[in-house]
Amino acid sequence: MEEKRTSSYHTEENALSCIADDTALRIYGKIVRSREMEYQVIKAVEEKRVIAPVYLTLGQEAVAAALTEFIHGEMVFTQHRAHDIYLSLGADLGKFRDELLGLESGFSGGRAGSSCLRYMEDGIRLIGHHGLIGENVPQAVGASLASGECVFCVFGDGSAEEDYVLESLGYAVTKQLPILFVCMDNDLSILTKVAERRSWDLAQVASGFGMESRDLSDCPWTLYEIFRNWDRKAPLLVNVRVCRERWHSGIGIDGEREWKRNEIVREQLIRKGLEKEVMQIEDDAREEMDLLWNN
Ligand SMILES: Cc1ncc(C[n+]2csc(CCOP(=O)(O)OP(=O)(O)O)c2C)c(N)n1
Ligand SMILES: [Mg+2]
Repeated sequence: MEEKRTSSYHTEENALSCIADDTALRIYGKIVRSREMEYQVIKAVEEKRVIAPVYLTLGQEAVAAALTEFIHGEMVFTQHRAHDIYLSLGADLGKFRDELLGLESGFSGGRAGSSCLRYMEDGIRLIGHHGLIGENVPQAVGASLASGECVFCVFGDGSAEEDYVLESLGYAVTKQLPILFVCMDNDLSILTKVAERRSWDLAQVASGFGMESRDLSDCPWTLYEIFRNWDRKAPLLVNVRVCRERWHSGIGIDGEREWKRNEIVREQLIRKGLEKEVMQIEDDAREEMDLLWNN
């Protein structure tokens, strides 16, 4: 199917109708595989096979699934919660598993773990953070400035409050750097909600700096179109509302998430007549992750 370009949508289903079925299914596949991998990580933590802290992306994975459709070898700067990006970029999952297990064969020799992802092979340039939240934002700006390249940068709503993040956003506008900033706004900095922490809105602040910005839900179809329409000539900031499903660190649950994006996406695809494909993707992902973690 020819993909139609449009600038606005009245509904999420309308956005989905403009995306080729194979693209939509590939995005769903990344969502499902990310989730199945996280379930295996949870199991490994329960069994005490993984003992270092884990920062799960469970619940937030639709954004990475859409975003990575547009990353083909560009530098990607992420922070501690980025399992979904690692997987969705196609980085080696055996090295990810081994890293979490603390083995030499992990992507950083088993010494970095869940929060400091790094993968610089197979045409992928994923640079995780080292511990300071938001440090990846000035790094992304510096990398784009020095290289002249288009760069992707994903950070959280808590990091957005760091002074060096805000000044870096401003500088990216001043230098008109081609950086796509994605703020994964799960409304939480550890346990504190945005409304208790600040009175300002990140998309509006970016816009005040002169940066094009959007504030959206985590519908992957709408995000796909926004990312696809970015002309890579100037920075763009997209604040995306997501639901973190588990604790800040670790595998605990505090309660029901406000919405279940993976289930919404699943129903939308089934209503489009793709039930058979959806079921196949789910079976394959379960089998793949079970094989990866339990052999
Ligand atoms: C500079 C700095 N301040 C505080 C911390 C402690 N800290 C670790 S994670 C975190 C919350 C981060 O929230 P957010 O950026 O929204 O990411 P999320 O965990 O919600 O994905 C904080 C405050 C830190 N690591 N670095
Ligand atoms: Mg947060």
